Amino acid sequence: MSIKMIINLSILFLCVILTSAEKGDGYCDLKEKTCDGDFLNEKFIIYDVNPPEGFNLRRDVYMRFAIMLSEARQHHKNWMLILPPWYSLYHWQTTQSDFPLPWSNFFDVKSLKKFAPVVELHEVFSKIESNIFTIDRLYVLQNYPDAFENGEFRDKWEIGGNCDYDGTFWGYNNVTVKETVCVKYQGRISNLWELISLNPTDKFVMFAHGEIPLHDQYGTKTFWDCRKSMKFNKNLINTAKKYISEYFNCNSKICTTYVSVHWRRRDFARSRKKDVPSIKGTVKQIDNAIKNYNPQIVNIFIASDGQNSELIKLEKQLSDIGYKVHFYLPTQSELDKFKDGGVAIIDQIICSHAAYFIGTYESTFTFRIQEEREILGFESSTTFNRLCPDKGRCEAPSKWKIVN
Ligand code: GFB
Repeated sequence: MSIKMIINLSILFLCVILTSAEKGDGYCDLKEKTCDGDFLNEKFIIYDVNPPEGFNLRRDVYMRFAIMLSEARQHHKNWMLILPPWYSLYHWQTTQSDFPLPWSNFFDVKSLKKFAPVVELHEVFSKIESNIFTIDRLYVLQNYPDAFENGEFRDKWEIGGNCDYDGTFWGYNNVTVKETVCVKYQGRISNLWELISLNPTDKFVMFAHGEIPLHDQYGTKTFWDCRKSMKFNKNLINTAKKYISEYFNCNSKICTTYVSVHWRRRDFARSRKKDVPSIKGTVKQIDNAIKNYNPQIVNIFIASDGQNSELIKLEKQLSDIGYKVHFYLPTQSELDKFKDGGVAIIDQIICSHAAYFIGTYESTFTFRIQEEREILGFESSTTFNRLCPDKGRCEAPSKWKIVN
């Protein structure tokens, strides 16, 4: 073998070593920028949320865990987040799925994996040897009865007391728990590591009431990086884009041809009467907003969970003063395919691209649209607008602007 050949082979060998080192130990493929765990050496966290909470509040809970796990990776902790499937949500009243829905129905999981080490529960099932999925420890988190002890809110946790798990293990009947621990908990999510470290041999750890721990920091660059990674499933995006193109003749990210409104009703209208307007009040406010923003606009897109009877009245009153009102009405096959959750996302995407958006005060459904618009690059003045009650105070919505 010539010296030249030896040098060439050595270079080739070095390249192979470097490529596998770059790929890491089974976790983040740096070239692909995705995170796939090495199952045997990984440990896993899964969580559940207070059963009545809706989809968009749950998205925020996901972000708290995803950021916690992403930051842990940077400190060489080998923990992954199992994505808790979507099952039997209170607000999904048209099409309840008989089985738990994976995150890929709604999100681009590859994109989630670029930010945090996440895995779908069905992927975990396919890797464990038994038909039964055994969680080593279930921590049932509970609020302290008094959050402001001596007038002060501070981070704390305490094991003890009585508690019950009030969930359904995401609709699966092959999930069991070795030990359940009740924990009063208050404050930032990263303190969960203190709890986890009490039992260092646990491989599968679950938290019930995952909505109780709070973001360590809200609105930072890391928060927004995580938020940006929550891209929707491509079929949902394409359906929304097609609708926007067909009805509003817009094929760009930032449309100029329509105004959108999120009109949250049902339980929200009942439990927050002082924050939402009547139908007449809604019409008046939309009309005023369009006159102030751009009187040329005639197309209004309404996203709503309202009753048909209310929507018909709203449509009639807006049409009577010259507007063209649009709702996204899925075909039966779209409804079967996307389910209520997907239809709601299509509503959100259509709202996100409108020239001007008016939302419902303190609805997380509205918050997620506002975030999307920040990511798309809209002027904040076209985004942080709300419907006010007919009478009384109307506090301005908080403006959470993007940090890039
Ligand atoms: O998403 P979410 O947490 O927002 O829950 P809020 C509301 C759910 O209602 C959505 C449906 O996830 C949808 O399933 N929904 C609401 C809509 N608005 C629309 C809409 O414009 N279009 C479609 N297609 N569906 C909180 C809940 O809801 O409200 C709490 O998380 C509680 O559990 C509270 O119910 C009163 O933040 O608006």
